[in-house]
Amino acid sequence: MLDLTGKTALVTGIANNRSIAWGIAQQLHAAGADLGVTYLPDAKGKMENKVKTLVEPLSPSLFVPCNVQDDAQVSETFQAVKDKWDKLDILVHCLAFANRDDLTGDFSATSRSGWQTALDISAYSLVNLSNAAKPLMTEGGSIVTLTYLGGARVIPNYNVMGIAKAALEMNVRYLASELGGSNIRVNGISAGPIRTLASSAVGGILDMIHHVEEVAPLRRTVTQEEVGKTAAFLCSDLSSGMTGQILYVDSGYNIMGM
Ligand code: 0WE
Repeated sequence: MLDLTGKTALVTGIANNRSIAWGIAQQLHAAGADLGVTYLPDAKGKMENKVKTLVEPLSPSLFVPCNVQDDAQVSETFQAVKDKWDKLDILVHCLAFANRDDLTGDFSATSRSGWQTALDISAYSLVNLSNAAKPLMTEGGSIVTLTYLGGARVIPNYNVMGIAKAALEMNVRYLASELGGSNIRVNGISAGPIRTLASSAVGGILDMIHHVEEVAPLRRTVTQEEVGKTAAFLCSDLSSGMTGQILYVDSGYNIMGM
């Protein structure tokens, strides 16, 4: 059975009740994990208040600010984990960002700084966070990240995020190879398109969702809960023989050629 009692889990990337990270946090909590939640701090503390209220029912043991572009905040986050739990079993990485201008129009027009921003926040952050988690995963561990088909195939307008997801998926493999010796597993979930804060800011997302509803084998999109259940599986002993994998949770869309 899927049992995460006695396990500690740090979940990043919850922005609101539509976040895939929120679907994952709920499943980890239901399986008995002790949760730590990070949020992206902003000047007025709006995000902090919103996320804090949302996660209250899961009674997280930790609630800490973590902007992955700030090395000090990353080390403070893992110091807080060490102080509270003295170990970490599970790290859930659900972070991505590209400038809005870089998610439309010509890919070749991507600026150097836009490319660097997307790769830094969306891909390097997994390296960064895994390195900080490694010394705390003394009893082995599971690291799970979120990716998208646009990192393996060309999806119109996904542009620089596709390059960031390709890098992220390769990060999964290199990290899995290195950390396997410490019994730390690293896997990715490639989710189909879901309406979230991030995707709703993208033009044409509803058309993409309708396309999936027509051609995907299951003839529907997936839910945050379904991604959450697969994440819980990857975090649990049920997947003890799996590492370095990208699992598609997309109603089977990726197998289709037409
Ligand atoms: O990875 C993503 C979304 C990532 C994302 C979204 C935004 C919107 C607002 C990263 N950065 C930003 N920056 C913003 O300012 N998805 C898989 C969802 C998504 O995004 C797309 C998609 C899909 C699907 C962009 C273009 C085409 C399809």
